[in-house]
Amino acid sequence: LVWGSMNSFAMLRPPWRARSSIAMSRMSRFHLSSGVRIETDTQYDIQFRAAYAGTALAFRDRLIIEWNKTQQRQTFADQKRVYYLSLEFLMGRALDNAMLNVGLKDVAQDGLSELGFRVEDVINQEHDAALGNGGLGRLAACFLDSLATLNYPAWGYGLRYRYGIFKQEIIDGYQVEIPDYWLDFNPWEFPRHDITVDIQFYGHVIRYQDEYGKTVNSWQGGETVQAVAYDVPIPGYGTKTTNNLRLWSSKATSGEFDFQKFNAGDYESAVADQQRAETISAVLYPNDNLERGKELRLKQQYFWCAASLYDIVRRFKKTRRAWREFPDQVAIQLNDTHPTLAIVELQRILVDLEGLDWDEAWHIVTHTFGYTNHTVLPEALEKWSVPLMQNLLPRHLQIIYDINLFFLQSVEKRFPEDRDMLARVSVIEESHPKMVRMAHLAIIGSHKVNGVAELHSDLIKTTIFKDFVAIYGPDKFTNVTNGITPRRWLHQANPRLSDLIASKLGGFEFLKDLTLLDQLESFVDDKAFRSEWAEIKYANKIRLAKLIKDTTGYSVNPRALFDVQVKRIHEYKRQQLNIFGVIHRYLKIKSLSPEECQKLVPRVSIFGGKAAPGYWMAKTIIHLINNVAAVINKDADVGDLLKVIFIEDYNVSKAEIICPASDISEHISTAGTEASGTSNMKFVLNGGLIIGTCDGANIEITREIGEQNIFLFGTLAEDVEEIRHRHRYDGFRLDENLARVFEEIQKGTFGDADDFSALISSITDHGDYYLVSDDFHSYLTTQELVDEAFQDQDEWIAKSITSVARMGFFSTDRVINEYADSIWNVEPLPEE
Ligand code: Z57
Repeated sequence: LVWGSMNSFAMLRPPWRARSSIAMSRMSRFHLSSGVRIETDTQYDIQFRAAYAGTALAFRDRLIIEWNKTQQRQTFADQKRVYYLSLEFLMGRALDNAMLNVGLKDVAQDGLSELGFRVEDVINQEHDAALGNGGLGRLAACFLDSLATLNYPAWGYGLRYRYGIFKQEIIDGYQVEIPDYWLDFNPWEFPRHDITVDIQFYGHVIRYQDEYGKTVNSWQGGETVQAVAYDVPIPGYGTKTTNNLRLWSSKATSGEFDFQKFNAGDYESAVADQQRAETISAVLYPNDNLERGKELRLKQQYFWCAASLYDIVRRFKKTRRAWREFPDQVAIQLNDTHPTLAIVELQRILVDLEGLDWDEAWHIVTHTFGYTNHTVLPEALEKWSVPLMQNLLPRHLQIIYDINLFFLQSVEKRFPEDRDMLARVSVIEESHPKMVRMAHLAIIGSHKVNGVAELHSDLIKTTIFKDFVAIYGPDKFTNVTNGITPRRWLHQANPRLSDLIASKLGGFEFLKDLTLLDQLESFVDDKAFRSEWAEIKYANKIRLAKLIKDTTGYSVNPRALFDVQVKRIHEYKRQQLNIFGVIHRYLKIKSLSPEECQKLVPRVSIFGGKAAPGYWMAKTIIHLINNVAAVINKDADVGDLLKVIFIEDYNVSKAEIICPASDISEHISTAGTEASGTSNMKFVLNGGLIIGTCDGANIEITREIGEQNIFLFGTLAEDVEEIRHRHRYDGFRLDENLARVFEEIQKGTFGDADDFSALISSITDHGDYYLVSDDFHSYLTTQELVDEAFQDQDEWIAKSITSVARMGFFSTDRVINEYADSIWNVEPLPEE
């Protein structure tokens, strides 16, 4: 690293010595208590920001070189590329990742410490790139890491939101959303003002015969918005491959239209047009597992699909190959149905603009796309109203109708007796207004459809996509169980554990082949190893306890059992089950004598996660957690036996501190609702145990690590429907322990009972759709088993080590190789 080239370091006057963060916080406390102005601290801030900028720019310089070489190599090799289309890339911070992937963190550390900085403090300056909601967006980010690490020629395509997922503050127990304006200083993106695409909206279609008698459809009029490319380098770990993530930003076209207005003196309206254009990429929709059918969201989807396809097609055209070779050069993976318009757009490009026959074009399209489904929740399945689409994308709607017509004709031929089948599988739902079912379109336009865990892939085949299995046969539907990148989620988040593992396995090879972790099993009985393992977990808990202290003011005992549930707040994920369980525990503690309390295992219940701003029930759950925390944490009878913590603004960089610090984490969705879950993998890979339901990837985690190493409870997916039916028609019996918890809430122990009446009645009066009451008893019993097991620390550590040793399957490296072999048919392109 050429430190001398870093302009930003010129701001640091040698022999400047920056204060450590501990000194800093002592300083600010001093200033606050003495009332002295904190101007001097602002000086330190500037120093830290400069250190961050300098370090980031130094690493960026290295990345640029390999990035250019990689792109040249991929162009020259002229082999098939993968394009991963995702509306979300939840990247988190880039600097630490870049340092570790490039392998020069030590050098940076030394350089920084010479200047008086701790590398962690510098890393912590960076704003998270939070262009995602939760699991789906983080999966896309882990995929990019593995694609580069495995040397696949691959691009990510997404939107460059000006505002990422909102920042969450908790004020008086309520969630408050703060805009996440993150682009002030982002050294990781490169504006490509030379790469722009004009995107059309609205207008109308003109149909005519050309001079050869061929029908031509021409989409005319409407308005155009310009897409500008911003490129982000994606370094692989221990490889020179540096792939590209291309994010599109919207701006007004500099067309005559605007100038006319300017010239006509209509300044305000010209500015309004400009703002409307920029609005397209302004904000990430903050819903996870929910679609609300807003026009701006559809505009985002088309804007991004059209720009990406234009780019992909342009790159293909440079090869001067015949169109039929397109699927040999291009694989496009649809991350959920959000990019389904790309199917329609490619068909439009081929038929309307390139003049291919419909069938030839459709053959190309269907051999290019793969579709990944991430949910079976009905409220998350995308549907767009036909009138909305007619207005915004008139030609696309016609193409959708044609795709549907040909599809239904073929279905009718094969299932002549089954009229209902046609209505069920149609892309158009015959409702008022009519709706376009995006999942149906995605299935019809793709050659492979996959779910993200075995149970989930089975469920989609037997429920929501059952008819399509009958139509296409079972081979079109497949499973690729999710994973996580061990680089960020072990090596970066838990460097001490990574080092310890490396010391036993003879190096860091396991970070590239996670199945090597299995060698750890031979050390399970090694006393010294066990105690080092336990010591690292303890240190990680202290690190989390500090975060908790700094952000909530609560002190927690790091010797207590840390029980963590961090994920988006959603009724199906059942944070309510957890907090009701906490209340039950509290009531029990209150009923015991001090002697009896001695025998209890002290526990810290840690929650974190954002509620979608319009999701009232989720916000109520957050409110309840915070109110329960306020009561329990100040109850002198309870002391260290139970603490409840809500960590505000859960995000990727907080997850990196939280995941290594759990003893147990909760993955307790109603069976059949969580497609996979990926944080379950992050916790186990860091030596935490799990309490969970037989849902999503929990099932495969159990298969890998052994059922003696996991705490499973609750209803099975196959029984859920029948139980719901019973609730509706045979009446509903509330669990008695849960009834006791509700009484306590209704007494006002945790604040105004009215605030929580809807939450309670959703269970007692509205069918308990998520089976909270049905599972409450087995949840409590299983939590008792957790307490019991935690008392035998030796055995607990053995479970922890064994589990980590058996987690090799859950690397996204395995996942990406499966996609490459069974869906994309692409080969790695390592440098010579
Ligand atoms: C999202 O985060 C997921 C699915 C969706 O349909 C949407 Br929209 C957002 C999640 C699933 O809920 C998780 O179970 C899964 O692990 C993750 O996607 C990645 O597949």
